[in-house]
Amino acid sequence: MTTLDDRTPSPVGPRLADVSGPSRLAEPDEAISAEELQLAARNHGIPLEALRYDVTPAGLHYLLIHYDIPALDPASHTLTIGGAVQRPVTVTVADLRERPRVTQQVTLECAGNGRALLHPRAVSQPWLVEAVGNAEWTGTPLAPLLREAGIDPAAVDVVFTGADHGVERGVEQDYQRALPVADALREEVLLAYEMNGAPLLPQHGAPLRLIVPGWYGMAHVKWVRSIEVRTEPFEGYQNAVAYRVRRDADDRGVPVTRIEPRALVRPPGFPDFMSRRRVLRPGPCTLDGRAWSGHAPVVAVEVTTDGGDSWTPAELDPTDAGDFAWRRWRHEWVATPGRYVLGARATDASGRTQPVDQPWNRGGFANNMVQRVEVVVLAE
Ligand SMILES: Nc1nc2c(c(=O)[nH]1)N[C@H]1C(S)=C(S)[C@@H](COP(=O)(O)O)O[C@H]1N2
Ligand SMILES: [Mo]
Repeated sequence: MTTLDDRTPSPVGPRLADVSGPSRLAEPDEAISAEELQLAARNHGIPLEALRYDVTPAGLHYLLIHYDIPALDPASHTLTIGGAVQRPVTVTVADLRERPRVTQQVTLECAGNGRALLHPRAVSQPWLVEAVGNAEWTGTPLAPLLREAGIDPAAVDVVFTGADHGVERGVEQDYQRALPVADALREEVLLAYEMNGAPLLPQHGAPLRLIVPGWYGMAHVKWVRSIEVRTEPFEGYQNAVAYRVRRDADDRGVPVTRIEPRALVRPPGFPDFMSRRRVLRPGPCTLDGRAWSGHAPVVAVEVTTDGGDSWTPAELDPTDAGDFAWRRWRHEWVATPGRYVLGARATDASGRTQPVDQPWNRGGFANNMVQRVEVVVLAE
């Protein structure tokens, strides 16, 4: 790993690299800083009312961009497949468009979703619960390309490199993520060139990105320009340092991989401008939302109106858009005047479910704590 320490001259001047651990923790009463706000303004979430769409319109899908959106020309952009393969190859996007074409709905969620709700919070992109979207991705399956290139039997990791470049905690890097070979060869992994039936937008990885159904967002490398097969485990920053679930800064931690189950409530009624608290008139009200898991299909959703003290089963929509797409749920509620805290809890076929209390870890990853939607039901 290259740190700014061992490079001269350095683009930002000498600086001590801290590659030992995750971002710092906020003090107990420390407010969101201008730096966190800057990140939040660049990387927007899904407006929760957009949970109404089966397929999230591209402009309403959340965004997470570590550095800058790179300037790439779709006509001349190339992808090289190399490293421990018998037949390295360089292809254009046009070449990939001539290969078998697959379209599938995939729910993407940022591994940091829920981070800003943790106490204490890791100082980073301050997501609440809105770092999610469900798009229709079109591309060509990766596995046949890798097999044609001839993977070395001793291969362990496949490294995907984006065309974006930056510095993170003192480490200058291209955005790079590795997948274990077996995961890279899963048939549903795509090299995608379209989102919702249109060429990828710049912010979503144009002209080419990886889609790894079921995994948190960091694995879905955007602006991908090279794929390298390795016979040694990849120790790059985003795998070895950044995306790990740790108890404390000294813990090496375990890699963040698949999406933990989560259900979100589409906030009912209308919002208060500042607090986003919901205001409702009394009477029957259909609560609905979406539920997903990257481990196994969602088999149950329950709803609470008292902040998680009691739970009622919700109805799962019969429409099934595939194993990697979110599922709609609904529940008929009769709203009577008063104050409520709504939430929903998904359980998947592997038995995983959502906690009401925070699942704390040092980097604030995979926090699938139940959402809290504050509602005031008016007298009439
Ligand atoms: N090259 C590159 N790929 C990337 C990222 C990035 O910063 N650079 N961000 C990752 C993260 S952390 C997430 S959550 C998803 C977000 O994808 P989206 O912006 O299309 O929703 O892209 C992933 N792929
Ligand atoms: Mo992310």
